[in-house]
Formats: sequence, structure tokens, C-alpha cells
Amino acid sequence: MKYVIIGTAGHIDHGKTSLIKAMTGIDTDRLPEEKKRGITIDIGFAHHQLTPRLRVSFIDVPGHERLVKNMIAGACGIDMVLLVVAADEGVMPQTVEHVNICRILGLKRAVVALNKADKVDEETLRLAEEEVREFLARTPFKDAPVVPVSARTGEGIERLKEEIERVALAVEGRRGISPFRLPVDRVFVVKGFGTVVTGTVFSGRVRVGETVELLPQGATYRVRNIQVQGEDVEEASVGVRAALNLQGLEKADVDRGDAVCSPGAFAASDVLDCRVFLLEGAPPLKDMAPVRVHIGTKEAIGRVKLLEVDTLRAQEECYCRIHLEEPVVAANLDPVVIRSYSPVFTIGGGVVLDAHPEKVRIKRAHLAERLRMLDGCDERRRLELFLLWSPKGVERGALALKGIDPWGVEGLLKEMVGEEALEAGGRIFHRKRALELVERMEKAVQELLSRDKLRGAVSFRELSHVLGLSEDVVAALALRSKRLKVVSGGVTLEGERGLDPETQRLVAAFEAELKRCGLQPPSVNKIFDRLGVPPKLRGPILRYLLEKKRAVRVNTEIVIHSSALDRLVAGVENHFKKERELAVSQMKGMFGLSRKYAIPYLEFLDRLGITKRVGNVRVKR
Ligand SMILES: Nc1nc2c(ncn2[C@@H]2O[C@H](COP(=O)(O)OP(=O)(O)O)[C@@H](O)[C@H]2O)c(=O)[nH]1
Ligand SMILES: [Mg+2]
Repeated sequence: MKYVIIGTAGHIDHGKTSLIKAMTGIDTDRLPEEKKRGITIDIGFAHHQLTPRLRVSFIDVPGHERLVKNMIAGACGIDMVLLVVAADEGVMPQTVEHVNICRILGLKRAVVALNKADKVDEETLRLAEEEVREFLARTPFKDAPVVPVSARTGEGIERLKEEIERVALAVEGRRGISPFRLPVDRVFVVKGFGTVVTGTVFSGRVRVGETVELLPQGATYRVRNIQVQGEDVEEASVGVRAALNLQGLEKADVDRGDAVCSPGAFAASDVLDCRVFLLEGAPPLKDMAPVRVHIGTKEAIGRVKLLEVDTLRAQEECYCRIHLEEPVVAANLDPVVIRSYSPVFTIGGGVVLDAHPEKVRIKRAHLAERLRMLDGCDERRRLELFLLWSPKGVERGALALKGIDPWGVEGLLKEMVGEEALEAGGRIFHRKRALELVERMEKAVQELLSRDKLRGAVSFRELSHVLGLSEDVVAALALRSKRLKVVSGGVTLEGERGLDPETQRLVAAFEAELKRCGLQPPSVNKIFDRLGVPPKLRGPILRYLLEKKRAVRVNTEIVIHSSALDRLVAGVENHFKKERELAVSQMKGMFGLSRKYAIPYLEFLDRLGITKRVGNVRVKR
């Protein structure tokens, strides 16, 4: 069983609503205002088993020129279009505008109903058909069947259904794997049930009980109930019309144009990089002129920054950056309809090439060049380009915003890692960019170490500041360097670094003195005084020996040489070979220590996990 969503299109009063009623028995004009005035104001819906092999959801749109924005909201998710032209009037302004919009939206399949056949004689009907075919010849719908019908007498309705079935069966199914997105086209409250939003599922699927994110608000809700074609279902997937009841959602908090999405997979954006073209007969579009931008079910005011020309003319195409007055939920390759600000009519459209461009200053020509590279490239190349343009790499999650299918990205990365891409600390880098960062890191380490000859290492934290990346990422990148050696908490240069002879002499003298003092050393400053070490070298010398583990800090006052610590540990271990306990007095006796040293050493040994304090004595750990 095939299922398609069919949108109506055509001038006001040509019989769109009447034809749906004639085929399905459903009156899509549901608003009291619509009933009273006999015109469609907002989009209406009819779900129906049209033929034994075909289920359809008709989306009926208004034909009035002032309601074209509602028409676009209705048409944005459809599979094919039912174009209605009244035989007595022929092609009229909104016939043309609707067809243009369908074309901009990327629709390829249509059936034309040449309606009100009952009102005209055969000759007029033939002329009307000719006119329609001539008009369609310049559109993607030139092969669409044109069926003379009458919604009033029912003549031709069966053939219309057959033609719809024939065209519908050829509609390609949409891809099901990718995150969920449903641009909201209607919001209403069901008494005792709560707020319901409806729309066409643009991508992915949603299940009852799942959490979804409402954008651009950014609030999350649990899906309490899903209806597809008026029936409760567990799941709605790409290409169907769905009504979602979201727990706790207030009607005032959601509007047409918002989108219900998989959490984290989309984000609102007020800048869209696009390729835009102007329709035949459209007035010239000046750089930064205000326009109305339709994307999904949303209409927003924006300005078009033209990247290649100063004025765009009819039937010309150009890369551009659209700055919007409010954020919209868009994804790459989404179609965009552009209407003039005032008077309002459709002037052109385009396609989103980057829904989340980085807001860095970039030259017009340079940006146009980037968009040209993105335009029409496959997913792998697209991913590669985004990585190339991200000097600090990107988070895996951010790739979805760049239009890379998160379910497909793993496979792509697997192909690319080892070639163009690499992963470090949870970020993905282009190999080129990663190597640049490693190089910058090597330079920074060399520079910092040469500034302070006694310094053994540069911490990850310091490098994280230098590179503007997290410590984890820095640590992972450091492993890729041949010149850097990772030590605890940081990196140092591979190989021994030579100290200048004078510093070397002072280090050696200090170390010898520390060693000589054994387990009862004076404060380090006393030793430095004794040796006449200049104050600015004292900290670095001490840090150098501590880093090299040739000196050990016991507490804030006591620093001993590593050989003294070895002696201390050996003595204590030997003691425990004969005895179960070690008292402070025994400690003093064993090494000839005063109490001032014995207690800190015992506490230090406790911290090292060699001894354990039990009451007033130590036992072996
Ligand atoms: N004679 C005749 N009138 C029709 C036919 N289809 C629709 N109408 C009338 O045309 C008017 C507009 O129809 P409607 O379906 O509301 O047009 P829409 O604006 O395209 O939805 C109504 O008064 C209909 O009764 C038809 O096939 N023959
Ligand atoms: Mg109507």
C-alpha cells in the first residue's frame, strides 16, 4: 500500500476544495470563517483511501494571493501536487505563483485537474488545456497529466483518481534514517487532553514516550500520544502527517513555524548560507534588501547578503548569506522560498547550503568560494570540507548541524579516519588541522621551556589556554607529536635538554647539599642562602629537581633528597620484618631524628601507603 501527501495548488475559486470533497467526501474548509465566506483561509486536511492501492493525505491550501504564506506552510512537506485550473478562467496569477513555489520546493510530480469542465463548451475546454500545457512546458511539470473534470457533476473524477494513483506510485520513498524533525503547521487544544501540534514528518521518526525538543524555544517535552491519519499509533516516521500531543506544552508556547525535533540534533539559526535564484519576471534584488523568507512552515523577515553581485536579476543565480530577524529551524538542503517585502509576492528561492555558518568575518568572495565547494558535493566531501574549515576541530554532535546525518556519520568517519580525519579527545579534526595544532603545541612547549631552562614540563592546562582547546583534547593531540613526550599532567620535549653550565653548577651544588643533609635538612632557603643562589633561580631549581624526582617534598617545610627517602623506606621496611609496630620513639632512634622530623616522616609514609596509623603507633600497610 502506497501512501503519499498531496498538496493542492491553484488560483482562488478554481475548485481545489470542491475537488477534494468530490474525491474523498471530506470538506477541508473547517473554520467557521471559511464556511461563511466559502473560501479556504488556512490549510485543511483530508486523509483518505483514494484507490485500493493508494492512501493519501490531501493538504488543501488557500488560493488567495494574500494567503500564499499559508499555502507555502502547507506545501513544504508534500510529495506531489494537485494543480487545479478552472477551464473557464485558465492560468491565473496564483496558478503561476503556486507552481513557482512548488518548483522552488523541489517538487517534481504533479497532476493537473482542468476543473469546471461543465461550465465551458468543448472548444473552450480544448483551448484551456492547450494553455495549461503551454504554461507547464516551462516548468518541471511539463509531463504532468491534464485531466478535464467537474467537481460539480463528478465527470472525470474517476480518471483523476487513476492519474493521481499512477503518478503517486512513482513517488520515491523518503529516507528514514536521520534525526526526527516535524515543522509545526497547526496547533490546537483538545479538551482534557492538552496541546496538539501537527505537521509533516520531514525526517526520522518519533515514538510515544520519547522526549522531543521544541525549537527555537529549546524546551523538551515527552510525547504522550501520536496520531497518524486520525488514528492512535505508537510511531510516526518520515513522510507522514502526524499529530503529536506533547505533555505539559501550552498552546501559547508554540506556533506554526516552530519545529519538533530529536533533542540536540537541530538548532535554530538566524544566518543561512544559501544558493538563491530569481524567477522569470522578478524585480531586481539589491544587496541586503529586506525580503520574506519561508523555510519549512516558518516565515521570517530577512536580508539577503549577495556574495557575488551587487544586484541579482531575474533568472540569475548567486550564493548568498541570509540574515534573519528571528531564528529558524533549518537543515542543509532545505528549500527556501523568497518573497518580496512589499508588495508581497514570490520572487525566487533557493537551497540551504549551510544552516549554521560560523559567524566569523570572512570575505564575500571567499565565502562564495566555500559555498560553491559545498554545493552539490556528496556527504563525505561535505564532512571533509567542514573539518577543513574548522581549525579547532568539531564535536561529534555538532556534525548533525552541519547537515551530516548523525546515523551516517559513523560510517563516514570510519572511512575517513586514518585518511582525511582523525579523532582526538572526543573531537574530530581534519588531519591537516590536527597536524597544525600539534605543530603549534610543539612550538609553544619549546618556547615556554626555553624561557625557563629549569622547567621540566608544560602542563596540559597551560597548553589548553594557548590552543583554546580542552585539556583532554590537548593531551590526545600531544600523543600524535614525535617531538613531544607526555609526562604526568603535561608534556616535555623528547630527549635531554641541556642546561647552561652556570645553572647546571647551581643545580648540582644544591642537590649535593640536600643529599649531604640526609634526613635532617634545614629549610631549602637556608641551603640556597648558604650556596648564594640568586632568588629568581631558587623556585625553578627546586621545581626542576622535584619534577625529576631527585628531590621529594615531605611537607611545606621539609624537602629531602630522593636517596634519603630511599633510606627511610628501606629502614622502615626492615623494621617491620622483625616487629609488628613502629612507635615514634623507635623511629627517632632508628634514624637519629628529633621529633620535629620523625612525625612528618611517619605522616608522609602513611600518605605513601607504606604505614598505617593505629592509635599511637604505625603498622605495616
Ligand atoms: N460549475 C462548477 N462550479 C464549481 C466546480 N468546482 C467548484 N465550483 C464552485 O467554485 C467555487 C469555488 O470552489 P472552491 O472549491 O471553494 O475553490 P477553491 O478556492 O479553489 O478551493 C464554489 O462556489 C464551487 O461550488 C465545478 O466543477 N463546476
Ligand atoms: Mg479552497
